[in-house]
Amino acid sequence: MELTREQLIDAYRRMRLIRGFEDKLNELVMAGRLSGFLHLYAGEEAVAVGVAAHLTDRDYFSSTHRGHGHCIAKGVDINGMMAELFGRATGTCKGKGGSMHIADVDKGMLGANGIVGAGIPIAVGAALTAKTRGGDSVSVAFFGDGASNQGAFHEVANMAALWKLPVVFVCENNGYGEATPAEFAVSVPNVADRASAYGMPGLVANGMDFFEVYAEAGEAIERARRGEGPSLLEFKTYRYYGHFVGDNTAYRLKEEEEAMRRDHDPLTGFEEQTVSGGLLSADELREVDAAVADEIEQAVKFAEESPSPTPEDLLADVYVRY
Ligand SMILES: Cc1ncc(C[n+]2csc(CCOP(=O)(O)OP(=O)(O)O)c2C)c(N)n1
Ligand SMILES: [Mg+2]
Repeated sequence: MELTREQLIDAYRRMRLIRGFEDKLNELVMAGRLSGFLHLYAGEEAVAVGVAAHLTDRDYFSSTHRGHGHCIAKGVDINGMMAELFGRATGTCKGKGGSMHIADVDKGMLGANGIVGAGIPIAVGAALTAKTRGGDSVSVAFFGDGASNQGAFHEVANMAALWKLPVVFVCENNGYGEATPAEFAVSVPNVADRASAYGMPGLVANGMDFFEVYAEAGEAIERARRGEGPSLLEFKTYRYYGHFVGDNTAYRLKEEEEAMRRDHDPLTGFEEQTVSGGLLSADELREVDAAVADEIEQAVKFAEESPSPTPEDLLADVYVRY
């Protein structure tokens, strides 16, 4: 699966957009310009983007409390996302969802989710719908190492394997569930080891490397599209910020954080591989950086200048009539 120049630029742009968006949110909260409880995806960009590079709007993502990166990778508009975080009427969910409930069904983004593990059955439900209707849509469930211990995951892993549903389980193992190291809470060395219990392929790969994610996700997605059932992919990754904005990360060493940023950064790695391989030039990547920085500034301006929802909006979109 060779990537074209356009696809490479697009992948880099999405990763840079996620990084810039998350860094900006951290800055806005720290400056007191934005409130709310935010879990940032910076550091994990290669996972969402490497998976999304195989999908179209007809395919589905279900997400987690750390969902901004999944939304951006899936093509959700960042003006709407930023306005959503500011609670404005122009937000993706009209300002009523916020960080942990961003959903955009037109983009196949079934929603972030504040309940750990609860997004996984939603992706499996979408896969069941896709199989029942026919067609070749595939669904991807993102979840963390912590979520892999939730009952919901195990129930639907069994169901998806039994019914050969077109779903890919993507565990983003960032080493921690809040302050708890994965080694302390997960009974096996790798979450992917659990795949054999359900009769599906399980695979561990480096989630800091876009090309590795792209290759492994491609195989699992193709398998799902062919009707051969689910796979469990575990990508080892790292979140650069704390569990939430404001977490002082007293449970991990500063040296660990610095080493991950210095030696394993997904954007730097992508640049090294594409530039040394003669696929892209550093100048083109700097152009992308500049355009993305502008886009993010525009999104903040758009959000800050947007109106808040009115009291009348409160009861709109609460019930759906069929
Ligand atoms: C059912 C449930 N239990 C506990 C919590 C509190 N909580 C929020 S995030 C989190 C840790 C999740 O860890 P992981 O799945 O590894 O995701 P990460 O934060 O590392 O991306 C916990 C325990 C919750 N939101 N929902
Ligand atoms: Mg985790």
